[in-house]
Amino acid sequence: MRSNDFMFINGQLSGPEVIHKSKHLSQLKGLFEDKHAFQQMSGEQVVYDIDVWRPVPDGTEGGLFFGVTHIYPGTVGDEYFMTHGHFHKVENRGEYYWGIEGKGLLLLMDKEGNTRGEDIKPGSIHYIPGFTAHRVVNTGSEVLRFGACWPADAGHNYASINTTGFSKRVKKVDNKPLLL
Ligand code: S6P
Ligand code: ZN
Repeated sequence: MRSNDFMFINGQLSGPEVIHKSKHLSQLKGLFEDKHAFQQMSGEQVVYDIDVWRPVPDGTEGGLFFGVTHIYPGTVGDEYFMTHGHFHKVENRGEYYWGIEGKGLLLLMDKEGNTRGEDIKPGSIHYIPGFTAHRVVNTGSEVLRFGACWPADAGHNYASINTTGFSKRVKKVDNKPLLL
């Protein structure tokens, strides 16, 4: 039997074709509400790291991608660190997320702009339907790691999040997360 070089141990994905990307605070400009607090922080700060395995070329119909995202703890003002968030370019494409380590909130926003949250924690599984924007927020004091599996032809539409954002934000109020 052919051996497989891809491993997923202790929340870490490894293998010959795994791509690693870091998202710095400067790449999330405009997404956090408190512009003054944002300006006071270093744009070099890493908010999250992503490891992705793409066994087939980007855009392959019927293919699947596998990734792990590691969001570090922190806030901009009173708003927790979060991923950029996106709709899929091929809008009807769904996705699975699952919690590995740490705690947070998955924000899901439909095309009408209704946003709801699901708690992410170790072992939680989240089905993200098509036509639904998704963003993950780290509400804990440790790194939040979650897995993702999505169609290789889904693509990402970040532009609409840049212009309209999500209709709700997750803030630290009295040391607790609140979806506002
Ligand atoms: C891809 C999947 C994840 C995200 C990652 C970062 O469809 O949802 O791998 O790309 O969590 O989030 P974002 O919003 O910066 O792409
Ligand atoms: Zn996605």
